[in-house]
Amino acid sequence: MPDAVSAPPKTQAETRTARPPLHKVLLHNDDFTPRDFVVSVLGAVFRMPPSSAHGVMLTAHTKGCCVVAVFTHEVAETKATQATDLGRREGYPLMFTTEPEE
Ligand code: NFA
Repeated sequence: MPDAVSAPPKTQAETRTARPPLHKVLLHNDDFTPRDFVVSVLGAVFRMPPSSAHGVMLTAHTKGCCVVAVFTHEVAETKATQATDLGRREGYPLMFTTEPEE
């Protein structure tokens, strides 16, 4: 029986530390969405307090793009879509995207 040789028992570390891959949600700057609206979206979708939301908004405004938070893949996709849709509903080009974390 080759099983004992080809499939050694997993270590405790292997069986206990598997974690779902995480994805970043990114906020992208644009020239049209009002700053206060961005802050309100960050509060509504990401439960971010106003002072933190203002800081994240300013970082994206200054640098062009900013990590908002990190989630499991499905949660990141859902939040990015919800936040982008809130802007679109008001006619703003506000954009949130996701990318896998290294
Ligand atoms: N740049 C936008 C403005 O000056 C504000 C903004 C910040 C938009 C971050 C999108 C993301 N009104």
